[in-house]
Amino acid sequence: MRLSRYFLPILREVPKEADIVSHRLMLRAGMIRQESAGIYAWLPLGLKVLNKICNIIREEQNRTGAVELLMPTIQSADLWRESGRYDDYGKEMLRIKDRHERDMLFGPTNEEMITEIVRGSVKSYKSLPLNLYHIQWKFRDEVRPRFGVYRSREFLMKDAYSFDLDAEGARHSYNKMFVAYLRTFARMGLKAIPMVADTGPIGGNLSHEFIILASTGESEVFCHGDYLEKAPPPADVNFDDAAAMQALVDDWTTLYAATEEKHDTAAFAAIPAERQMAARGIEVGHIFYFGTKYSEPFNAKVLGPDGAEKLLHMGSYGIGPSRLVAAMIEASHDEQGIIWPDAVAPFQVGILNLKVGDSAVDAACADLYAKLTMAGVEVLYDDTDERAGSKFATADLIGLPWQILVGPKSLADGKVELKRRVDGSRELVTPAEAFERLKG
Ligand code: P5A
Repeated sequence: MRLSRYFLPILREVPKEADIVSHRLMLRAGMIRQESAGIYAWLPLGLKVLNKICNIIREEQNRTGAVELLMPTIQSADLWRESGRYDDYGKEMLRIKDRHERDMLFGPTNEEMITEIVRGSVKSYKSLPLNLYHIQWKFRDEVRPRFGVYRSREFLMKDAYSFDLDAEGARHSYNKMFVAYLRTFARMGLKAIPMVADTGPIGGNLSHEFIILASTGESEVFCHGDYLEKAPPPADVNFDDAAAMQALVDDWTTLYAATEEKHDTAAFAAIPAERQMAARGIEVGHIFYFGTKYSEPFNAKVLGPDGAEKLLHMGSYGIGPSRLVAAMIEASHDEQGIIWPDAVAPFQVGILNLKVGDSAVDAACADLYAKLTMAGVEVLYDDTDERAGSKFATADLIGLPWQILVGPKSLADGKVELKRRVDGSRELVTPAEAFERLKG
């Protein structure tokens, strides 16, 4: 992509309305724009990162055998009357009337709808286990939307719903999502700690929140310091092996870790003092097992192997991709701007033309741009007529992991500068060497 043809509305001023660094940087880097309180437009650079996060989530969900579908954002109130949550949900639910005066709502979550879908078409235990997920916008009319997309009213959620014949099967489904979440967050370069959590309006009695430690986190959390050193499960873990899944979950839940609502001061005090961590955390995922809470009012049953009808056992599993964009910036930035891990960077490489109009510099940039693009590398080529200083600032602000600085002086010696965003280190190399290093 040539920057001169892209849409990247960079802000040079620090926006006054933004209280935390991720919100400031997302506005300054032209990733999002507020349209109303807690409602944001995703501009091209922000959307690229959001899509990469969704793809990692999707790959890890698919690996477990979960199947993607897409449910609508607008739901009928009748569905929610069936579960009894229409009144319970209160003011957080955005209620709408259509032209026929029918009560509709903008979905805050989809337990009701998915139960209704499965009830209509799954009749036998032979179709189980089943895990269906979608990645769809949600709306919650939060009392205090704040910190940009970190706590917004409209936000993206990956929500998965599992269906099993009995509690044992449902536990296996829960464990599979637990393990998939560990892998998902690790692939984004995040250390997410599973913590015993409250179930709130979703319900049930088994629940874990996946929390990233960050000083700007909204909740207070308590855990054993060893969590920060644990390695995530490997890619070839066998999700169908129930015992292996349980062993992994046991391994990740024996050390103490709890959110404020579930905090047990005695258990925390039993951790060696130097390993006790009381910190602030950002919730990036939340998983629930709630048995027959929804299948009962919806009368969602299947025939078991013995020919008897049985209520489905269910769980639901959420990740907030839009919140994750903010969380990743909270975890990885410096004075100059965002530092994207390679896995979610909007572009892998920036080419900075430091003297537009100089024919040798223009030709070297165009050549590198063409070759890298052909090799499948995502490149943002800064071919604008901005000053060099402003180009450096932009590339650092938007966090491109690699930058190739092409100026007349070095080029006269046959060299360009290769800069690594994470540590600012620079190296003089030939354009051919730069290509070799970055092509893969
Ligand atoms: C689980 C999936 C649920 O709604 N039902 C379907 C269950 N869980 S949850 O914890 O309420 O939300 C799941 C994740 O969504 C993100 N999230 C938000 N992100 C941005 N702004 C918000 N206002 C917001 N609310 C929830 C979080 O990442 C949460 O873990």
